[in-house]
Amino acid sequence: MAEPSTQENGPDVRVERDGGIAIVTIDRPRALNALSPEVLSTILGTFEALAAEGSDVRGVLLTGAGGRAFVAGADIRAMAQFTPEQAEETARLGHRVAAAIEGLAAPVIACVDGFALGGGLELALACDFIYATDASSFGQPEVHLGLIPGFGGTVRLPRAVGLARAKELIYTGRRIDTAEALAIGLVARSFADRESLFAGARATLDEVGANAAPAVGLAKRVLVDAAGRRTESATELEVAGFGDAFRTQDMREGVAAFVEKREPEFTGA
Ligand code: DAK
Repeated sequence: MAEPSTQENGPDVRVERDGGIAIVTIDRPRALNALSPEVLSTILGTFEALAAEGSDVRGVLLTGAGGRAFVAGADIRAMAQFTPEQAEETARLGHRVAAAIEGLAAPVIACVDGFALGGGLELALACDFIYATDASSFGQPEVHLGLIPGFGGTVRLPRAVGLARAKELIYTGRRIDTAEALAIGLVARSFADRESLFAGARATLDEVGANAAPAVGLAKRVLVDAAGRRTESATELEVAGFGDAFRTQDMREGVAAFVEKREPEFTGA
């Protein structure tokens, strides 16, 4: 197996590669990994580059450095002097980042160890699911600053926790701990510490990686695109994705292996 490699991908974002797994770390601990426009652009470029690698990427872990925060929000200092036009531009950039994460065929797990607030929680919500250490906390505190969520929180938080809980969290700006986040379905799984968090996330990627990669990618596409649509339109997406699965070699192999009572040998094609 190739040695793991680390790469600086621009200001304050690091990418480590270990075979097909990429660990993307927002590394700006002096500001609790707050998302400046530069950091957002770099995250966008990072996910676009991972998408360009195609099936060589089988999973991504997105995390924050420093042991105190995943991301403590959009960079409040950078934002203080924004004109409305700059605010809109930054919002679009945030949405492009979320779209790049959701558009990646491979699963992306947000590995939260510490604060996931405001734009940080919105970034985590754009990932496929959130794993977190017990010591983490979550919130949309924008109203404390006279703002509203601007990177998709009004859309993805209700999908994750239901409309009433999302409204409560957004209107109060209150922070919740991992136990509560787990109870309301915001966090998929919790871990005692950072080490077990990463071990658990990697084990999940290994479990997913044993399956037919095209099927996982198709399932992700339908799950992401169908969210929030009316039933008829959402199920049409599933129909198309189900049909597309029949265009893959892995589907033929998976079904043949079942019939022949043997383990499938998936190739990702
Ligand atoms: N931005 C910039 N710097 C931040 C930051 C942030 N979001 N959060 C923390 N920092 C910096 C602090 O200023 C401090 O820097 P120094 O003073 O040492 O230079 C350093 O990180 C350590 O923070 P604290 O000293 O405050 O540490 P504590 O342990 O006392 O408190 C805290 C930790 C996370 C509770 C606290 O830092 C905090 O409340 N931070 C702000 C959390 C927050 O309100 N986050 C939401 C931001 S609003 C938009 C789209 C989206 C958004 C906005 C616009 N567009 C459409 C334009 C999203 C908005 C948000 O995310």
